[in-house]
Amino acid sequence: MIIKNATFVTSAARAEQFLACEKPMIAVCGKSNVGKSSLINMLANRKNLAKTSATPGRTRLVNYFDFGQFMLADLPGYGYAAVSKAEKDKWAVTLQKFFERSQELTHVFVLIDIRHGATEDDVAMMELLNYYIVPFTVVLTKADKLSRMRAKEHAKKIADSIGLTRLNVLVVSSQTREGKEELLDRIESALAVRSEQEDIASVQTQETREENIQKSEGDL
Ligand SMILES: Nc1nc2c(ncn2[C@@H]2O[C@H](COP(=O)(O)OP(=O)(O)OP(=O)(O)O)[C@@H](O)[C@H]2O)c(=O)[nH]1
Ligand SMILES: [Mg+2]
Repeated sequence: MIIKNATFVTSAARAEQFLACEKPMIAVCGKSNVGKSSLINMLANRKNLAKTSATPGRTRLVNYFDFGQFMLADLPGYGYAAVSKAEKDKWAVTLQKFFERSQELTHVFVLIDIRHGATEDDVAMMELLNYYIVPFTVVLTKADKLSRMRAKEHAKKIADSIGLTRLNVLVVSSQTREGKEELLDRIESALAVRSEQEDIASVQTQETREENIQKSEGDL
């Protein structure tokens, strides 16, 4: 999959502002400062499409980007200690509403720093995704900060700790672009599954329609 001309669409601060669109949606979530915006820039082949910052907790909005075949949502980072309890609660509710409402949500990337492993917040996030039956892949970020061998060891340990197979855990670095192709492949297969499901749903709708027509003809 080749990404050309990804553009920023809009930001949402509240659930009422969430983008309603026809295109399948891919979301990126994770702890503050884990590298969500950097990963989006890597996918878009752009330096500053999504604002990155060394100061954690910068993205307090859901930011939407149009990637052509799909929309990409950069979700607010969680787990930043310096944020007030009220603000944290607000984010938690925003995230929950996002997963509740997004029918077009096709796949979520849960980003975890490869050096630090999954936090309680990450586990809660994956539980939420399981609850709403949203398919997700764990993406271990900042792989360039470890040697290749270390990165491999950490990836196995983290996958084990959250009960996932290594297949559901990708290792990436936005700095070296390691893992970019695997991410794009994952998006491509998520979109293919999505369009297959839509085909089935539309056949089912058509069948129901035909059944209803037959029934109503029988009633006449
Ligand atoms: N070495 C290295 N640094 C990275 C990588 N990805 C991100 N960073 C750095 O980590 C910091 C945070 O990156 P962001 O992409 O802004 O992280 P974020 O998850 O969007 O952060 P919030 O929006 O604040 O939640 C920045 O200083 C980035 O340069 C990576 O793959 N390797
Ligand atoms: Mg960000």
